[in-house]
Amino acid sequence: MHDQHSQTIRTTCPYCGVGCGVLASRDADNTATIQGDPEHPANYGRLCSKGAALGETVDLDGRLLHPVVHGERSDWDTALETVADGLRRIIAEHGPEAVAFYGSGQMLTEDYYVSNKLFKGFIGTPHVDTNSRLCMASAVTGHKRAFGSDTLPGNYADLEEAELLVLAGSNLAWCHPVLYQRVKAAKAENPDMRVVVIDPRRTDTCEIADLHLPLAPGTDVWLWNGLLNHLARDGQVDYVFLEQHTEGFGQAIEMARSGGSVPDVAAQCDLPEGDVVQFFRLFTRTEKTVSLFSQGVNQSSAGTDKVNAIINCHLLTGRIGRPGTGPFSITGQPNAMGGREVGGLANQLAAHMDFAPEDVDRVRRFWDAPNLVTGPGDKAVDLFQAVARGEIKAVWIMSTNPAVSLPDADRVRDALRECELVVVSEAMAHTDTTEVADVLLPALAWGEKDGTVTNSERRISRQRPFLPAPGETRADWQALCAVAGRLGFGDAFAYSGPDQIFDEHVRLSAFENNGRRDFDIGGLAGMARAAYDAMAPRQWPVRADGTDTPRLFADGRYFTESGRARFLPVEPHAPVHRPDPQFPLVLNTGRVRDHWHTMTRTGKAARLSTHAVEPFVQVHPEDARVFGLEQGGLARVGSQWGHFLGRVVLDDGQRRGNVFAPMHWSAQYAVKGRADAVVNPATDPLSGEPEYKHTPVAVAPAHATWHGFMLLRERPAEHPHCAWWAFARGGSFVRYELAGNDDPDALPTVARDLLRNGSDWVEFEDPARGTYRAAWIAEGRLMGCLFMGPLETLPGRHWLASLFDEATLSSADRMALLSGRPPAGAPDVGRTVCSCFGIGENTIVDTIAGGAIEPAAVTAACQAGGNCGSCVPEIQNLILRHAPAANRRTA
Ligand SMILES: Nc1nc2c(c(=O)[nH]1)N[C@H]1C(S)=C(S)[C@@H](COP(=O)(O)OP(=O)(O)OC[C@H]3O[C@@H](n4cnc5c(=O)[nH]c(N)nc54)[C@H](O)[C@@H]3O)O[C@H]1N2
Ligand SMILES: Nc1nc2c(c(=O)[nH]1)N[C@H]1C(S)=C(S)[C@@H](COP(=O)(O)OP(=O)(O)OC[C@H]3O[C@@H](n4cnc5c(=O)[nH]c(N)nc54)[C@H](O)[C@@H]3O)O[C@H]1N2
Ligand code: SF4
Ligand SMILES: [Mo]
Repeated sequence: MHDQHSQTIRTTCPYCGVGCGVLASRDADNTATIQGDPEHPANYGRLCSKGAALGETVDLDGRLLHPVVHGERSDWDTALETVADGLRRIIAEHGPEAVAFYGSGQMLTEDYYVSNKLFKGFIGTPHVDTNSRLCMASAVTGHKRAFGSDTLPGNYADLEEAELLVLAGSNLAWCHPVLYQRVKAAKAENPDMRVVVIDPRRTDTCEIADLHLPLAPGTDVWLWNGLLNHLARDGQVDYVFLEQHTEGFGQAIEMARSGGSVPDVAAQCDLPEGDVVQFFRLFTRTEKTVSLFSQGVNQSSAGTDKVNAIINCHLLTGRIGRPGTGPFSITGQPNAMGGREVGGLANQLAAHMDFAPEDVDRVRRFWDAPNLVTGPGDKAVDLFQAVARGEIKAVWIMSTNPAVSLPDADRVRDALRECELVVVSEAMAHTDTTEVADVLLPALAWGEKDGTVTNSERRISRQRPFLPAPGETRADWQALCAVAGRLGFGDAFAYSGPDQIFDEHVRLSAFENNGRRDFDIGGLAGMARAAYDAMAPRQWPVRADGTDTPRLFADGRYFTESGRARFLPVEPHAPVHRPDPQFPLVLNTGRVRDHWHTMTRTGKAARLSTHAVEPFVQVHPEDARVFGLEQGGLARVGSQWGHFLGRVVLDDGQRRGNVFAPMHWSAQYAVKGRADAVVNPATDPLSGEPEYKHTPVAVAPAHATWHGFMLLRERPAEHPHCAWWAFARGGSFVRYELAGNDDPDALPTVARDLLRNGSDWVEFEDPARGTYRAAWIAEGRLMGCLFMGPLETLPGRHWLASLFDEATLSSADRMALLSGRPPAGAPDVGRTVCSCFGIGENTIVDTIAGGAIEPAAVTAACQAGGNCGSCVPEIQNLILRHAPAANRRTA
């Protein structure tokens, strides 16, 4: 092992769809040094908290390093034969439609291409869907309806150039942080720029909002139809564009008019009339307008209609295909866009072709695939319901964790348990989905795998390996090709590397294209391995002339039959399931700043595990009063489909009647923390995307006789056995938040059971208060501590946590230990706000008290907010709460 350690590799972040360039190198201890790539056009050197912490997630702890068959360690030969044999048998007995593949926008394009080709082309099943269904399907369907193709017209620079940026159902500050930073910087440069946020809750993204419209959930179509109506009436119509480049305006405006005028719209959306007027006026008068939308739009039973309602307004004003304008669908996953390119959805074929007979014929000839399917298969939610009904008997799941992330997740988990053959290709050994699998295939993870991804602005970037393949892990495409070979399709899957797969993908995109399909990267054909390895980011289409395309539709030509963009008449409707007396509140779900999806990777990083440490439910203080919920208490959130337990967080940024919960916690990280156990399985009838943002629920205090927490230097072999726990990693310790239903008198017994090491502990018990506290010190070092009792008796965790960093406990700290509070004079930094520098809330509040009344001044004084900037909105909030009134600047 020579200087491989120090070699810096250009690669791409594996998290969100911004697609930031990363400079990575391997350190001697197998950790990684990570920096933003100053030359990558997505981020120009910036990284957010998740990207910056990538180095902490590449260790081998918890990795799946060898194949597993029926719970036993196995080898590749046996595992592959088990898969091939199972598929052969099920296909022979029940036909290919009894087999399904469920993939992910986190697969590389090459892996994705091979899976689609194998299942749709050779095995011959149409049931090939992916988690993009949960994420981008409504945008795809909306794009196709309007443009005749799944095309994102613009690019990131448009967001900076816009003078009005509408963020619809997007929490950009947390979910696309680097793009948010770019927008924020652009706004600081251009005082005329305005930002409107359309979101039922007040998020950190509202930090840059000139106007926040906290509309009633699910009412977006009313709002955008109202805007269309207003634009038409106000004469803000680009008549030339309308006449020459669009069709269908008449019906669309007729529908929009039936929604009534501003007061009707305001009433439907439950917004102040003045705010609606202000939004309409801003939109009317601002030529350079971009409307960026994300899951508040897509994840709805009206998702596709919401998308088209937005696009309609851009078509009427001709604000598309020009700098600083356009509807902008931001993608979630690193390769959500690449997945669509290869046809990773059950209702597409490949290379942006559908199931039109000529497309089927073309792909069949190109692949020489006799079994090619001729029509669409089941979409994700239906697919797992077909598994539950026993119609689908074998499913291969790759790079996604459906037992956690699909709606009605308990049913999904049960269905997988009952399914004859569940194959899971995974990087991690223990996920909720691997627990119910028959065969586990160990996959290369980020830093090891090799291929391409496409970001939100159609930019294809390389993910390059800088770490060796650990254990028996293999690339996902290799596992797929190996099974293809065993099924007798070896010739069509004889790739020597990802470069060959990419080249075939490139050639298919250009095959008999002649400008008819938007996705054409023919200009990249014929790259040898070295050129593929060196490939700089490219923005598609890259047609035969070899040039990138930063913008589409500049010529006013669309991919519809007529060449015109289509207006769609969209009829507003309420969400499928509506609150009733039994389930009176609406559950909205989404993301937190520092965690990624089901936490298999971000959960490894201490830095990312401090901002949100346990499942929670955000509730408006007034609703909390009505439903008897207390800040910091545990709540049971229940729906017709299931329930989860989470900590109550009061937040007046919530709408009355709405609660919010994160989607991240799995059974690996908490007992009953899966929000998707509660989420309803209703979907958009056109896109099949689930209505994740709207489930009627009841929220009630969860019964607990005691609360507690435990900090341990070493992770125990098993999680504790008590009614409720949530697990998080700290720097040199692990943390459990706990609650139980046991008799408080029995706490010492419960505690000893939790500790499984009763004798070494110093204990303190106060039966009168129902508290129990213990600590374990070995060779002067704190090894663990446990605090149990009523909620109000529990001390903060931060000072105790800091003691794990001490080589030996001072006698003052040792004396103070069981009080849980620092000895007089010692600082308690408080809850972590800035995860990049590990700066706590108390430190920031002290800085504010010392006169720092601007975020920049706080950063100057204590570093907080000085790296990725994601915590600046929170710092701003702390300033509002804590700055001496006389100094405070009004926001
Ligand atoms: N930190 C972090 N970043 C991520 C991810 C992550 O797991 N963690 N995941 C990535 C992925 S795959 C995705 S898809 C993106 C998602 O990125 P976003 O879509 O920005 O994130 P969400 O939190 O899912 O939802 C966005 C907002 O929609 C709002 N909303 C709910 N209902 C409605 C409604 O009816 N109308 C409107 N207008 N808004 C509504 C919610 O309150 C929420 O604030 O994030 C990506 N980035
Ligand atoms: N309630 C609610 N639920 C939601 C959403 C919501 O807003 N609310 N959002 C939905 C959306 S938009 C999305 S995108 C989904 C995301 O949901 P999932 O895709 O289920 O979540 P991840 O945790 O990203 O799952 C990726 C899995 O792949 C594994 N993995 C990582 N790298 C590799 C690799 O190279 N190869 C293989 N084979 N495996 C790998 C990881 O360990 C992890 O288990 O969740 C959806 N679910
Ligand atoms: S913004 Fe997205 S792509 Fe960029 S570093 Fe953060 S998570 Fe990675
Ligand atoms: Mo997503």
